[in-house]
Amino acid sequence: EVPKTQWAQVLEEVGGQLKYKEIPVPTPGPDEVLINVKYSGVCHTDLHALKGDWPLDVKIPLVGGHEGAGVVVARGQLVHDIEIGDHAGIKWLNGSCLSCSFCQTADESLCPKALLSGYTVDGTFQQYAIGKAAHVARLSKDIPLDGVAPVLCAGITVYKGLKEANVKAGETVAIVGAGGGLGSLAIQYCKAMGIRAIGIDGGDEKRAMCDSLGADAFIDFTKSKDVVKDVQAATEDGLGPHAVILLAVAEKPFQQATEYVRPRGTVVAIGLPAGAYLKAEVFSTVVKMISIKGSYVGNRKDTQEALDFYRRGLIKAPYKIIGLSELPKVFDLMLAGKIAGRYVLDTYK
Ligand code: 8ID
Ligand code: ZN
Repeated sequence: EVPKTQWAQVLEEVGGQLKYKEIPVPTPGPDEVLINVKYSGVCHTDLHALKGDWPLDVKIPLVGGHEGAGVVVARGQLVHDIEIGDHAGIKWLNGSCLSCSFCQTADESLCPKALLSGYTVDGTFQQYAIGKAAHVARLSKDIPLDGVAPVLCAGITVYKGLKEANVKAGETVAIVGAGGGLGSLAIQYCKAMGIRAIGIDGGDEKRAMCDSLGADAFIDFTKSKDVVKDVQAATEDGLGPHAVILLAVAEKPFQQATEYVRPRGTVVAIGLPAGAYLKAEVFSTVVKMISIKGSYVGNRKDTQEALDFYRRGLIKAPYKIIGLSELPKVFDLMLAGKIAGRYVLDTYK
């Protein structure tokens, strides 16, 4: 029995305070499902939305959140391939038109009509959330709903980023922001794929976490006198990593990456610091034949692959569970850069 009202964290004004309150449970449209969200991860993107960091408007009032794992409790009349009681996940890409040239070629995150969970449509910081049936992630019932939540954005995104980096087993990737939510999962995907991982982040807690996740080296950017030299020195031949995955929420490391990446290497921008620019010296970009590119979440196939790594037990990233009612505390810690790994919200606390 689906209730008429539910608890949610609601943003009523960009840059304002969150309100924890009771709101109506939404009704799914013909091509949508209603998911009883049990757990939702908190991504730094949710903080960008709250602060109005990006040149893309958020819906107001907004229920944020886009790493929601739960149980399907209702479906529209056009939905036939997902049953009531199935486990499912809501990810950043809530829906897309399915017919533009990007959707046709499985680049649905580039769809000009894409719906974004917790940004242009309400997301998972509530007990009941809507997703387009074509896009909700299918979760097998042996997957724990709390542990899988961060995979629904952080996991998919770094998994796709590694594909875009064109790295092979035995090669080396530098992960910038390795101690954060995306970073902790990036280390795990690297390990699972046989890729050597150099973690870059700040502070002893994040160093300890990266070490325990199996990073081959760790560079503390708050203590290093020369990050570029230290990253290169951490590679086997001193010539730098084959790829750099940029997850930090700061501009400076986006400039440094092209300096230490290996000749022929690839720099993949994923983090989205407000107002930042990518700047690289033309001469060395040319003579080192460096590729610089962006990577944005993943398609539905990437989603199922990233989830399957988790189901097989290859991805174990640390997370802490806290009640949905305490979401503002998570944002305070995130703003201060004090979260090692991810926070996951229990929507019933
Ligand atoms: O599809 C996408 N491209 C996508 C998907 C999901 C998230 C992009 N993102 C973006 C988020 O919007 C955010 O901008 O990726 C970024 C990272 O998200 P997150 O992992 O959820 O954030 P976090 O947990 O706060 O981790 C960020 C880490 O960066 C470190 C911090 O210490 C933190 O651990 N960091 C910073 I700030 N400056 C650094 C520096 N100079 C740094 N690490 C190394 N060097
Ligand atoms: Zn996210």
